[in-house]
Amino acid sequence: MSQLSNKIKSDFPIFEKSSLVYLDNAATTQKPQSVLDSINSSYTESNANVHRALYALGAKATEKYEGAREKISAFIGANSHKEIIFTSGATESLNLLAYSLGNDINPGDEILISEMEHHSNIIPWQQLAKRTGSRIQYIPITKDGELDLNHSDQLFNSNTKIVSITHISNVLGTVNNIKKISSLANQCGATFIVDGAQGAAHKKIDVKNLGCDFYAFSGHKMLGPTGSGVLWGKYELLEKMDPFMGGGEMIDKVTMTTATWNDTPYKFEAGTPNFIQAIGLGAAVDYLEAIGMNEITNHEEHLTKYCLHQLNKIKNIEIHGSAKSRIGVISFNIKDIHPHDLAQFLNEYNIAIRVGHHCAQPLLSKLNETATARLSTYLYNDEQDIDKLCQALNEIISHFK
Ligand code: 7TS
Repeated sequence: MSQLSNKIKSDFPIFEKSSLVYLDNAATTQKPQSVLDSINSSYTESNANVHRALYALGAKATEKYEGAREKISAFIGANSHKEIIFTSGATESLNLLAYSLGNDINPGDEILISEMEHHSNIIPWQQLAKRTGSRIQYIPITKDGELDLNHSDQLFNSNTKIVSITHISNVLGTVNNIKKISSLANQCGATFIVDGAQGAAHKKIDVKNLGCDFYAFSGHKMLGPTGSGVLWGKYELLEKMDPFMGGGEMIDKVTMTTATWNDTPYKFEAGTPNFIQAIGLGAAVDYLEAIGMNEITNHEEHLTKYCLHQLNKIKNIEIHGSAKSRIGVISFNIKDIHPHDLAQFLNEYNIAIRVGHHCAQPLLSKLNETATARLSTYLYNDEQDIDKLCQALNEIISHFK
């Protein structure tokens, strides 16, 4: 398995230049040469605004942009490229939904999220609730860090209009049972949204099989450029929704007083889109598919087991969450050492992890922590990275004695 990551590491220029141990992949991922080449060649060979230019360069840019949409559609098992909206990331995708679905939300309606959500799957709903007089309900979590669906008949009820749940926790690594939540959401007739920011990078996604109505994710967490993101939605639902932002290209006809909208998905892509980033995301998808998502999942499962085994040998470590189904996003605290000190010392070893609240303050307060240390792996990480981390942690602990 580590042979896979050795081969893969050489595709990423950042690892050539230093002995970096990069374990902050839940925040963002490094980019392979093929993605960098795609961005570079888009700027040097096909840079013109998409969907509006009548000259050849514009047609080339549009063809590449729409080609990326087709690739992403196939990558997640969508019915058609018309179900793919390019956004700047999961945050924009979720805000789009909270805004555009909000027209059908009334006082007394309930929006069901969970205690393990990232702020970008909390704040838009809080704002919607404030705007409409609706309420937010939370699915609690168990001490293992799994969704507690014991009282699902109360949580999923006739007032529940929207259910929006993370596929994978960015703090605990828990992989939620999306199919189960889908069936509960369906039973009460709610719209079901999955925050796939940590999902699409690590698992083979088949949106139809998951049974959700919308799936939101970020390109930069799956080897793509920053500023690339996706919202997938069922076509018939997107058709019914109002646009999120107004501006160029999202319209059909505009008069002094009125406007009609462009076709789906273009009515949701106001202004000049991040088309070069979207094309770069297409290159990232090509790269991931060439390796195979199942191969990536297997590699990460092996590495997560190894990592948990090694971390558990460290004195006074508390690992948060022990979900049965999980990925290599592992949060921990070490007794009497503040996570921020840990991260600073690890930096001396050229090891990058994230510390803090991970934009999930409600979850952190549930864990009775204000900050944790968090490592998060990806396809290019290997056992040596984990060994270096554990050795450094042991040395840091001995300094603090
Ligand atoms: N949802 C989840 C579950 C996330 O982990 C993140 C980002 C987002 C949504 C938002 O994604 P964005 O690309 O739009 O910012 N999570 C993290 C993290 O864990 N550390 O930095 C960003």
